[in-house]
Amino acid sequence: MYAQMVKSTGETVVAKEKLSPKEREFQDRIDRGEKIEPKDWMPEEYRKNLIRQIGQHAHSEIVGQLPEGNWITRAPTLERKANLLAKVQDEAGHGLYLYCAAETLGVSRDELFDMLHKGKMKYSSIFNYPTLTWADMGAIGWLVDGAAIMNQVPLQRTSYGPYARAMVRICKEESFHQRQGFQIMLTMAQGTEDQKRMAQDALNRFWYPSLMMFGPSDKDSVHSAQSMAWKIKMNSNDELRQKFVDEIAPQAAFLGLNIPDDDLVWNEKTGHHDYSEPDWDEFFQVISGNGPCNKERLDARKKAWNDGAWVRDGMLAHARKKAMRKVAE
Ligand code: BYC
Repeated sequence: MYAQMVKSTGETVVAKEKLSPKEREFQDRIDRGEKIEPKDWMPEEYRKNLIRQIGQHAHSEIVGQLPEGNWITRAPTLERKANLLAKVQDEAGHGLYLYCAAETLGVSRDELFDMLHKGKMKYSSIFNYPTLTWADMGAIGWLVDGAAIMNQVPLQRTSYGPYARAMVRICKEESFHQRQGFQIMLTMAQGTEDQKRMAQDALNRFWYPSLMMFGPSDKDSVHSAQSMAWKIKMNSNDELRQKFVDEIAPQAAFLGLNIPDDDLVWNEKTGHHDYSEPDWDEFFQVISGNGPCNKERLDARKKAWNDGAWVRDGMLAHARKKAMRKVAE
């Protein structure tokens, strides 16, 4: 058990007539599409839920650097290396915007890191899978960033101002990431037999974990109802997963690769693809800390935190010295 040991508790939406006048006014603001800003009054549960979601999102960006960082030194060309390096740096930046957004809710960055390191806060399940070949860099860009964009574009309209604004820049960068991933897949799918086999193998391994990124099926989602009422979340998990499948299926066909799901088929009646659900037992195992790389990922984050202690200490000592000099002047 190395991460993500928090047990979710269900949240139900309280009927508007049962809200206090202050809470009702708050809900009315959300319903009118107004942005909530850090100094505005907000229900404690809204604040806590936002810290949970934004904090987990920030942690996902930071932990999400690890599977790709693994390939920077082994990228096949200088151009691929530069692109991958830039992508991984973007992810660090996304984490920082998101930590800043969470800090406006009254939680400190140290507290957020502490919760991550103690397994009290989650990060996306997808980053607990290994990256075995260069084709995985293509699959991550195409599928993982593709799933991230599907989820994050609507979050640009989320009710909390600092979160919504952070998402605008993040989404721009994510779409570049998705394109570079697709381009890697295209090159490999049109390459030698071995390269094509690697591309297919990466798709086989990343398909279901990518579907899991959208969270459990709606019937098992504990936060969706309240988060959607508060516009912390704009769509349900299943809605976004379906949109993702509908977008990716034709792209896979264009690449000449097979999505590893015999039941994936276009359904004229619904206007969507039918597809097989991921293995939800596996998902719950991974988010409980028992995925293939949970220990490795968390150990790497803890090591980075401990190795950076001297930098934090040095900067604090410098800030204290500067403050003392100011007082003395
Ligand atoms: N992994 O009630 P539910 C990226 C948890 S990074 C782990 O449906 P909610 C990128 C959930 O937290 C992409 N845990 O939850 C970076 C809850 O547990 P807690 C990250 C998951 O919040 C680098 C419990 O299961 N994106 O783009 O309504 C390179 C019940 O679920 C997962 C974001 O964070 C999961 N996949 O919906 C490349 C987007 N799914 O907290 C790419 C913002 C669920 O009660 N977040 N859980 O202990 C969201 O939109 C929502 O939080 C989610 C989940 C859709 C993820």
